[in-house]
Amino acid sequence: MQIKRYEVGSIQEAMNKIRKDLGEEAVVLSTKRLRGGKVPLFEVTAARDASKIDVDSQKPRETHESGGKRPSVPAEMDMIRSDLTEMKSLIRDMRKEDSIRRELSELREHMNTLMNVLGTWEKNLFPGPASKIYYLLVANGVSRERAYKLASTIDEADNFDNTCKLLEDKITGSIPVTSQRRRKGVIAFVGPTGVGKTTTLAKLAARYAMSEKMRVGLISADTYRIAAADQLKTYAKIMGLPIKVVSEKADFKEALSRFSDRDLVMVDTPGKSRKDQGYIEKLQDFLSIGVPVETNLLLSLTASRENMLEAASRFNMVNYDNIIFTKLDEATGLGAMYDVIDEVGKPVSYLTVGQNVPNDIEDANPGRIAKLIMHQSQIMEE
Ligand SMILES: Nc1nc2c(ncn2[C@@H]2O[C@H](COP(=O)(O)OP(=O)(O)O)[C@@H](O)[C@H]2O)c(=O)[nH]1
Ligand SMILES: [Mg+2]
Repeated sequence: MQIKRYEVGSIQEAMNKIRKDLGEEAVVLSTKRLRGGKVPLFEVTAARDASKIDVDSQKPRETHESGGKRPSVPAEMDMIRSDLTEMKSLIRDMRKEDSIRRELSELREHMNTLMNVLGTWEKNLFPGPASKIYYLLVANGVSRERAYKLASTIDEADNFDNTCKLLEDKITGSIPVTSQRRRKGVIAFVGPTGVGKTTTLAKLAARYAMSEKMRVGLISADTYRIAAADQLKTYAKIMGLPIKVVSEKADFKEALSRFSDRDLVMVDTPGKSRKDQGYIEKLQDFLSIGVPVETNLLLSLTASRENMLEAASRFNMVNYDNIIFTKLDEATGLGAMYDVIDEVGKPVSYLTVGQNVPNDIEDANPGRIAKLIMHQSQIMEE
């Protein structure tokens, strides 16, 4: 792969140069308008996969003399890293716009593809354990971008296991969790359809009501699917807990005032597909009732990293307080938790590890999460 950067007055000028230097197979990696000058100036980065062209055309492998001296790998990495930083800031701005959210996913995919291409170089960039750790993290579902960051700041110990341990401690220190104080008040569960909101609510209701002897009331605002409220009603019946089904904000307020004798009110919310316009706005309005609502966003680890990040950003408007990761028992790539936590910056409150109510839930613990991020197999061993 050969990468070249051009500063040109127009994109057409860049295209002409690229075609001349890199040939018809060249692809444009990025274009950027450079600010400040009186005349327009663009930075265009283009690449050609030399190995592919050589194989395809059966020509002897070209030297890179015609395209100028090949820049050193770290210089190329710097260039691409600055492109990634710019893409990330663009993505951050774009997040506010509902209509271009899908493009955000595509951009992320492109970014990953780019990182895949870079993978072959990265191998040579880290010496010894750092490279092994980079691949361990990537294999475990951490994005290349974040694995690269972690591996490049690694403190090396005398052997691989101890180096891993040092990194694990570092990750442990970076995982925020919700303090497991005794909860009171109103707790809501939000997230995409099928992530485990109702099941997780039932697990926690059982724990608080049975083990901690708290007075718990349940509210189901899940009125979109006929059967949805029935699911929670069944749990409520088994546990002997009062439940109210609400659809409007006024009903919700009314239900809360009726539950004023309860220590804890747990609220199940509808999950809707991302195609439903205005769903997040409605949910946000629904939860703004003048009393504090501790909102937990549930993300299933059976979804892809991109999918979780997209959901985390889509639910931003609800201003959730904590994250609950679900379905760890069925997921591969638990390292994706690192990306979500690093991106979102909100504490994790629980992990769920199976379908059994009430047992398959754990309090979030930084050390345990760091272990799962680095060594997927831990979930099996416990
Ligand atoms: N394997 C596994 N399945 C889970 C877990 N939590 C929930 N589920 C299952 O996921 C499905 C959807 O759960 P549900 O609570 O109805 O999701 P909701 O739509 O978000 O309310 C059900 O079959 C649950 O049993 C978990 O931690 N592990
Ligand atoms: Mg549900």
